[in-house]
Amino acid sequence: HELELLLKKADYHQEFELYYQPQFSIPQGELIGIEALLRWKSKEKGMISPGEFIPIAEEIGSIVKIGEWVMEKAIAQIAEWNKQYDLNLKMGINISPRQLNSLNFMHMFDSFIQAYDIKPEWLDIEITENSAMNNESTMEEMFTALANRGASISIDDFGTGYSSLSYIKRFDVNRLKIAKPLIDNISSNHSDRQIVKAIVMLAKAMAIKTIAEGVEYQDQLDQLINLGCDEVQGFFYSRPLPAKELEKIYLSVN
Ligand code: G
Ligand code: G
Ligand code: MN
Ligand code: NA
Repeated sequence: HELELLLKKADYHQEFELYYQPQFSIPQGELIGIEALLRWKSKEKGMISPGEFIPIAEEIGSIVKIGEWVMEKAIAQIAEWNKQYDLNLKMGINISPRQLNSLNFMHMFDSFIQAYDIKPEWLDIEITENSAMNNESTMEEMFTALANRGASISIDDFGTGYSSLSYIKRFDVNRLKIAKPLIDNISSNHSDRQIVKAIVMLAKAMAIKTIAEGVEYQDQLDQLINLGCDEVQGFFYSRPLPAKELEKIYLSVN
């Protein structure tokens, strides 16, 4: 496989970059967090989407090293921003199941937190619901370890997979990220709207936050405000941006 070979010899520091997508409370519209999203600008092939290379990286095991690079970069960035602008923004970091399974994960987590002198509360670890479901015992251990340190945990792509309610209770989950496919037709499709409504109500009953993903239009935002969803992320507010651009638009006063 060509991508596999390219990935194996990629120079992360040269070819990888993190983009950052802001997250906002609704209806206030206050910036509350930022999701780090990996971009690979391959020397040979140009931009390659994580949707394409992350699954390969998981298969060949490179995900552990890549995840380490992402974690350090994201932690360094939130340390810089929160300190420079006196903020308490959360940095969302996507984690693959294979990374969480690696024995080294919590050790790496702790050493970056120490090295960059950040509050663990500044970190939000995102795990997709299917990966959480498929590794229940490891997940329970890891979630507890993260929660003990004060980091928060979000279930990514919620509503597209098994959407099992049992693990929300069993694991110490802080937030559900309602998947884009459910948000896409929230205005026009009655059942999608009812599903989102049910998710929001369930989360409220359990004192869990909800964030809608992939919000692109005003009418979607209106529906979400109506249903009592807590937060949004999506092109309606902002695409994922290079660090300098996010800083210029959302953080610096000028
Ligand atoms: O940013 P984009 O929509 O292209 O991301 C596509 C997919 O890749 C999403 O499912 C996203 O969660 C995943 N992804 C993006 N960055 C990372 C990362 O740093 N680590 C992991 N494991 N997945 C990521
Ligand atoms: O699976 P995960 O939620 O981590 O993936 C996030 C991905 O969704 C990112 O690659 C990001 O670029 C993409 N994304 C974020 N907001 C929007 C949006 O409003 N519309 C579309 N089409 N994609 C979005
Ligand atoms: Mn995500
Ligand atoms: Na998602």
